[in-house]
Amino acid sequence: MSKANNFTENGRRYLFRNPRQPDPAYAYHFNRSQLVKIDHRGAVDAQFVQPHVTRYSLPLRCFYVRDNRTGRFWSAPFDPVQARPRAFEFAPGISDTRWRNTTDGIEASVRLFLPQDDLAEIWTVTLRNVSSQPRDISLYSYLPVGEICWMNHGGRFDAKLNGLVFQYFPYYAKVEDYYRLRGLMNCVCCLSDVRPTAYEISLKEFLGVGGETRPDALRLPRLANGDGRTQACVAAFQYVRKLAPGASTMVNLLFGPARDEAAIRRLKGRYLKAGGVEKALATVDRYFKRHEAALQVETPDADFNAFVNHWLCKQALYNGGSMRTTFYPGARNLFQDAMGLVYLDPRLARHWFTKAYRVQHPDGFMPMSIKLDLEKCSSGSLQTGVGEIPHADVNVWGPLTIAFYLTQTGDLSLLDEPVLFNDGERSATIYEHVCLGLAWLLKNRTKRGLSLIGQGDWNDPLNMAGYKGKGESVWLTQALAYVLDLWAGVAEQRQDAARSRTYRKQAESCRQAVNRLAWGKAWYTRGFTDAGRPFGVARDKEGTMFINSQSWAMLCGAASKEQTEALIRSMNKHLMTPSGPMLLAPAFTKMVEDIGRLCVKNPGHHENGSVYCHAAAFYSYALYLAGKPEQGYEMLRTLLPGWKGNTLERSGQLPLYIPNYYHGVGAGRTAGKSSHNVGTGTVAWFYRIMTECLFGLRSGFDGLHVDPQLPAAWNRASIRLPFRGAVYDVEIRKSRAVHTTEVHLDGRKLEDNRIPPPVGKGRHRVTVVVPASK
Ligand code: CEZ
Repeated sequence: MSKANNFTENGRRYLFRNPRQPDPAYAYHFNRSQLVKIDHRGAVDAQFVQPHVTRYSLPLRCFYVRDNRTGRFWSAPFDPVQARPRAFEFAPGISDTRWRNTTDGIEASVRLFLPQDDLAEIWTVTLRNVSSQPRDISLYSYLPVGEICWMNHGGRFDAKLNGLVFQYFPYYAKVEDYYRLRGLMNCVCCLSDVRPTAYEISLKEFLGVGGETRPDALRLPRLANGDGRTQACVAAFQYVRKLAPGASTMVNLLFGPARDEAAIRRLKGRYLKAGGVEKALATVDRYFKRHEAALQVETPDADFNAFVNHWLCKQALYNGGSMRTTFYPGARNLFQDAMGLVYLDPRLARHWFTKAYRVQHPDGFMPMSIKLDLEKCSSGSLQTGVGEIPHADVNVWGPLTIAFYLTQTGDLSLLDEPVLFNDGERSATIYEHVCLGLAWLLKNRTKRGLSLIGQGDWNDPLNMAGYKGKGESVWLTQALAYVLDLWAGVAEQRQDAARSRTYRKQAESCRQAVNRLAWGKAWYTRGFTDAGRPFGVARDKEGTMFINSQSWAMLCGAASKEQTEALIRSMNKHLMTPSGPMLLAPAFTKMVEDIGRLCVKNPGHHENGSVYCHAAAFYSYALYLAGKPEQGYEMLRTLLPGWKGNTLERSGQLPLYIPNYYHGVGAGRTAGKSSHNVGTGTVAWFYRIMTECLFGLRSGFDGLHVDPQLPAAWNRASIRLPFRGAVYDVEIRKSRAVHTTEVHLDGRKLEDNRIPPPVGKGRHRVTVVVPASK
């Protein structure tokens, strides 16, 4: 990935020019229940949820271009023919992704976007004759559907729809399953806004023996207009065009799942009428721009600015706005993804917080699995899995994220919002729900004061250390101390002094238990098994050290200055890589039956010793709060590839998103590679760490506390952010003339560097001068 690649359109688009780059340079687009990841060559991972994850095609999108006179052909974006282009550009944008490939005197411009409110891919392909000769050209779409279900599958051309309709019925045996499955989106359609010259539906007939690189059908003058009964299908249209030099031709295609023909007709009417496509794209672009405007930064790091101002916002909307395109978010994820919306869309964040407590049990237990808006999708199969496992930590995330929402928005009315318990009978206010959850966590401890880990805490597949009901989580005990202190502040706001005192006292007892039982001279133990065996300790050959019980020892205030220095040394010695700190090391290479499922995960992947960005973000936050801003910044900036050791080459991804993890050392030759999974809680924490620590604008009940920790390399930076409904333009600069930080609000010097809660929704100017030595 040479440096020729760069951001353009004020950071909202990235230009990449190497079609032969082996690692998939992914772009991604989404709406409420569809996610499409596509790379620079046309390899795609397209899915939607109904509510279970459903795929509707084979993993490639391409358009063949044939010179009808010479028979020569090539493909755009690039795969599968991979002809050497005269010019190639892959341009992922916030709202759409574009490719331009000029080969054999024809320039093919291809654009993809997903409309906001419908499950569909909208493709626009424009061919331009850039040669000096008139050209007789065929353009072919190649959108392979494949064979979605062996029991019933086929396709046909529908002249009225001017498109291909593929119908299938999922396999089932039980009668009752028929009634459940018939409501699913069992169609796929490919509609064209111009009449194709010919078409082919049979994948076998289209590819023949030539396969995708040399499809037999491209040797025919015209596609056969063949049907595709009970065989793998393809949406292949042929458009024959005569193009004079400089002339061009354009086609819009809509490809995607549908419930039935009525729905397909609606899609046609909505998007393929004149102007329908551009109108839909403008709607998507407005959605992103509206949210991007909420928080903007200007710093000496251009890639950082482009990421924060546009791509971080997009990823936060994927995680929080579309709930990672799932109807089954884990409660732990929902709370944090909603926290990622507090700057961008606080109303939606509030909505999710109330939705989450709807599954709490009257005894305070909080299950992981939440079922959202099921009425919005057909009564398909009920998905089970990790969401059905009773995790011990879920009650940590409500107080943590809601406390931030309250100080940032000032909307204390949320605390009085009544929400039903999961039995649908009794209800309580959000404040009481949270307190009940804390009481459940306080009760869920062993006599010696550590939290029971049960079948897993934040680390989902750490599921066998405590499933017999005795195993303890040091991390959860630290997280409990952290949120008890946080919620004590909320209780004070509600003049609930008794609870506030109790929470602070209990937080201290958690810290003492952690230091009494889990400090191993150079780092903190991760937990104790049902048999009382400590794990994440020096004598463990694998899983010797875990990151979370280090960072949260700093976050909850258990770690003293000396312990902090010691564990940071151990972090650098045992867990640090050029991509950031690993979740644990060395990775497990064999099953350990009192640790659990994480051991069977590939070494260096997921929780088994990857650089798990969510956990690396916790560590960045802890370093800042422990007064290590430079190291905190390094950890934060390394989350995004294209920085120091975490190069674009090493990660194999573009600087457009933070993946949920980078391969750890245990992965061997792929160490450092990105997982390309854009679903991660890291995004929400990135916003908080950047705003509260780097820019030093930390919201409290009494206002916005100003204490920037700019990286040593920066002399100035600015940020525009919302606070309590008002907007603040904050200019920060370093100066040798001051010895302490000085803050001016609308020209008036603030004595205690605290911006008081605003009156009204105005716009305010804040100048901050920090000592150059800082
Ligand atoms: O999922 C994440 C969860 O979404 O794993 C994190 C956890 O905190 C997040 O809530 C750490 O365990 O194997 C599993 O069950 C995990 O649940 C994974 O699916 C994991 C994925 O790696 C997604 O990142």
